[in-house]
Amino acid sequence: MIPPTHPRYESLRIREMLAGGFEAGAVAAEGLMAHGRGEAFDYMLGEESTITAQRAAHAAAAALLLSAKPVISVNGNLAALCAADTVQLAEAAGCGLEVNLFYDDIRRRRVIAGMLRRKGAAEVLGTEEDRATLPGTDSPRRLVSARGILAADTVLVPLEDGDRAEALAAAGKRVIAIDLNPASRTARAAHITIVDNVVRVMPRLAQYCSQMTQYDEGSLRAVLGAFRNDTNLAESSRTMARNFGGGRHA
Ligand code: PTJ
Repeated sequence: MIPPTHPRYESLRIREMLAGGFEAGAVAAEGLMAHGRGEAFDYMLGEESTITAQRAAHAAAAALLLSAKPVISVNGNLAALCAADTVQLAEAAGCGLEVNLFYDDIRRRRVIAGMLRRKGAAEVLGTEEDRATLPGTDSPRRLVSARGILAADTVLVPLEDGDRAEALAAAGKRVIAIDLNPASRTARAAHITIVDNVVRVMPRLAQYCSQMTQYDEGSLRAVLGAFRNDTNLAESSRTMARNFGGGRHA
């Protein structure tokens, strides 16, 4: 049990959620390592949602609301860290939910779908038999639902692999990534990359989408049109270099 007074309480609490997700059969062993990598980038970012990340989330919310068929791709880490916020975002933005795994395993897909359903998801794709193949990648993530990611015009991909992000973009889909590494192939392949931790991004995106349903189409297009992903990634990298170089967390 971690005492709430511990100076690293929040980070350790999140780590425990991941370990709990692993024990529940939702998180891959490799997902624990991926989380460690994310922790290191988050440390450099300052463990907060920067203005740059908030701007990217704003553009992402506009993109989701403008989409005819947006889908959230859910993996083990996302389910362990923010199943409830993911379901809330799906409701707020009218998104489909699809379980899609890098380390594909039908038992794990079912566990993750169950976690989402317990948080109120009416439908979770990715566990049934309508499996289709996304062209352009050999990644296990190429196995998608014909009614979900294959048919989607926008796909939100938290903790993605670069190969599939590129394949989704090549298939003409708008790709929104959440990735703490601004230099990853995923971050560069996506149209909008939110360089931030999923635990902070998912509730923020749900909140933005709820507020922005009031916007008319022109206002949403203006938000989206003002966003430049290359500028966003460069600003995020500079923030990390500045924080770490300045010994902010010494
Ligand atoms: O559940 P599965 O089988 O789909 O497996 C999921 C993992 C995460 C194991 C798989 O996607 C993987 O190997 O991911 P990567 O390539 O190790 O990590 C993807 C990116 O996510 C890296 O750039 C990490 O820095 C970043 N990342 C890790 N944790 C977080 C994160 N980004 C945002 N929030 C996090 N909490």
